[in-house]
Amino acid sequence: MTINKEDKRIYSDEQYKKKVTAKIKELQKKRNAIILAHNYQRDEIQDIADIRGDSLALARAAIDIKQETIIFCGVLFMAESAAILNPDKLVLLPVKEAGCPLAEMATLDKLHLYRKQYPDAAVVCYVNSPAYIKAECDICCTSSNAIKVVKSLSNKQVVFLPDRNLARYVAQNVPEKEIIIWPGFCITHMRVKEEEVLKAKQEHPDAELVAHPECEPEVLQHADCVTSTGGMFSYIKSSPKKKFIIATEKGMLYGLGKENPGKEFFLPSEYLICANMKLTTLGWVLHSLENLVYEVTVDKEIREKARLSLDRMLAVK
Ligand code: CIZ
Repeated sequence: MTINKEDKRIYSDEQYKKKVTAKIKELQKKRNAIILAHNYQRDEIQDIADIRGDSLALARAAIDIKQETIIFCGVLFMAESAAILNPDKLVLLPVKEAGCPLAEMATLDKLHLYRKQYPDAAVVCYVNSPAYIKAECDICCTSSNAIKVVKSLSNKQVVFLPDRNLARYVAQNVPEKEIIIWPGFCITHMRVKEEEVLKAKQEHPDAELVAHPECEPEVLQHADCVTSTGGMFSYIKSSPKKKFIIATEKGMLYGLGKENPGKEFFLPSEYLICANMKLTTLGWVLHSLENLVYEVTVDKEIREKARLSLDRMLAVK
């Protein structure tokens, strides 16, 4: 089954992709596995996926599927969410080093300090956080429902973690609450610069700017729509506009282009690439299926507490 090193030298890129994809599909059937891919994954990974989406949509989609094995093409916190919502399934992350620097900026020590310092505050954590942080917060949120989740709370004070830009965006939209902002950030979204966005708007004056809330406030102030990757798909699908500047990770452009023929998409900068998301290659997916690695498990106590935080979020109307 393994693709030999020589194969890469003998075949063209396209032939190599075809050959590995065929092997993945064959083994996928044998293993009774489903392949889930995040919207930021490489084009060829999106192509082999049974379902593509944002982290929560993928984890939720996996609940209704009959396959016992989930190959999660994304980063660790996403595979953990799939494991939390699907405790009876085998969840595999093809590259064990695929982490998320933003999620890792949320630490338990600091969370306990905030709890002590703000005893009356609710703690809201963005889904981009480790399972043990989800277990210790009061409620989770995504980048598309953060405002709704915060508004739903009775507490006047809210500790929001770990992304400071999403927290600032929530604070702006929920002025009746005091948002205590955790200083985390996404290294990819921080690369979107206001000057680049303004330049892109000048070059494409009839395009709408659709931005992820992990971008800096200076960027978000120019956006026509601020939402998650899943929210971007819905917004663009129903928009009568034909051109969009997309302020988020580059992988989004592939899926958007496929789903919206006749619409055009532009990135404000060529550097919007998440290195962790791009670690997953066809070769690693094949390796994962061949060896049933790398299993992602969440300790029962943490899993049950984290699930409660996710369920509370899902109950917000
Ligand atoms: O949670 C996700 O899927 C991420 C990282 C981004 C988004 O907005 O969908």
